[in-house]
Amino acid sequence: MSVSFRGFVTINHVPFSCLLLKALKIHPISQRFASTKTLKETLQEVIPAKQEQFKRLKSEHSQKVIGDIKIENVIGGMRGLKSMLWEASVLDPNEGIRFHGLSIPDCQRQLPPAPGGKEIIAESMLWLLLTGNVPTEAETRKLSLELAENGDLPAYVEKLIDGLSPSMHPMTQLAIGVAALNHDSVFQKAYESGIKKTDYWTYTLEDCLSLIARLPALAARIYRNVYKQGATAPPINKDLDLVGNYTALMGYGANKDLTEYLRLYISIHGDHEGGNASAHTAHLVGSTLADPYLAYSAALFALAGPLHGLANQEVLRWQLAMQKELGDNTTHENIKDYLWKTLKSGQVVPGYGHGVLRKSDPRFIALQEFCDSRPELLKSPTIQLVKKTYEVAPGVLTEHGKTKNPWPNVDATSGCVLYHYGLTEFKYYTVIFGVSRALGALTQLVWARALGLPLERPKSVSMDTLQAIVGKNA
Ligand code: CMX
Repeated sequence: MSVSFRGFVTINHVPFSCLLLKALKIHPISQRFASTKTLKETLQEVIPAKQEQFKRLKSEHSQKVIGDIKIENVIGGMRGLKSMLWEASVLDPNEGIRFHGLSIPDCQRQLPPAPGGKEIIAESMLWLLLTGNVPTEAETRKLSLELAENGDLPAYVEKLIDGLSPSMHPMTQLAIGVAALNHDSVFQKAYESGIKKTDYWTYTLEDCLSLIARLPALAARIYRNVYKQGATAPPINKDLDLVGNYTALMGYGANKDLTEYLRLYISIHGDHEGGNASAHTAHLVGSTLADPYLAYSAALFALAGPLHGLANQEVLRWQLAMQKELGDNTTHENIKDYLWKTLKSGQVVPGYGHGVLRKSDPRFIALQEFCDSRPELLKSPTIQLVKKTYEVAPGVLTEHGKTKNPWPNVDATSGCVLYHYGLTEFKYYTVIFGVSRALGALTQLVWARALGLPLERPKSVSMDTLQAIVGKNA
């Protein structure tokens, strides 16, 4: 069964009007995602306890103080200010990210991989993020199948994307494509028809799954249009997981190592608590009850900034320039000089530092371990340079004395592995991050609606207000 953007549903190639199905009390989208009912049922089981916990926190403890607000928070990008609810993951400055309490190594041990694969897959991570439960292999496979069955882009989005200039940044194209998919939003249509607040989350879930299902086809189409002269992609393979299909649609299906790498990268990069710019943007826009497509499109624009998602592109640009200047097999001393040259020219060292983390990012470590397990990667001069840079950069950044965290973040290595595997178009790398971050940002939209979180509206203050607080002559 498929749903066209003109409001017709095809069942066994026979078109039915959505309105007719509605009159017959058949909901096309929930049928499309029949097995997500399992996911939905799991959520239905876990949501009441969370709602109860939320109700109690609100009614019995809402006046409990959990921190102070200092001027440094207000003028310093709200760092450290505990002011946002985010269910799926929590970031510890020293330990790194935990997804419902599970660390990355825990997830690597417990979450089902793809058949024949070893790495975590996006579906397992999505299930964990959404429900807090580790899925069984059967649940994961079923979800993979449903996503694959619903992964085709509507024709109007294909036409829209094909009409964009190949010189437009791939992230801009991705955000445009995601926003356009809101044409099919079931949440928006249901909201217009007048649904109960308690039902918001079910329609939101349908939209979120539909968006996640279509992201590989959208992102791969952008890749082919920009870098492969619009070459036709193969059809979606129902036997593959989301990332297996993504690499195949891009034209890298035969590269099993790249697919395994992207499975790991996309899963462990899927969520990083709520305060990072893209996740926070999705949450803010979603709090207006904009549908998930609009909320996530906005998030993608935040991700496209060089201090956030674009850093993976910048790391590679910087690392390749260093490699060109210093040559292969360079010394630690030369790398040190190069780092100082970057810093003295007023630039940041891309891939180092973090808004919250104060130790090496466990996502960086997981990707480095992936490299360590593959001799061909260890031979790559670019990857060797990443390793050597890691041995020198924390010391240089500590001596430089500005950053609170001289250690690498995930982006210090992520792009270099893609480059080695032949995916050399680094302007595209943030798109892969965008496919990944949908897992966490969209999970939170479901939870925000299940808990009935309000419109986000923090209080802003002017410098005169702050001056009045500290005293006129202070
Ligand atoms: N190189 C040089 N200087 C750095 C630095 C780095 N890698 N990281 C931080 N600094 C500087 C900051 O620019 C800031 O300088 P000013 O006081 O002159 O403004 C100072 O150190 C203090 O910054 P901070 O509190 O340690 O870090 P922030 O929370 O302000 O910024 C981040 C965090 C990630 C934007 C910053 O570390 C950075 O620019 N890193 C390089 C870009 C990067 O790798 N981004 C990817 C982040 C990962 C992600 O988005 O998930």
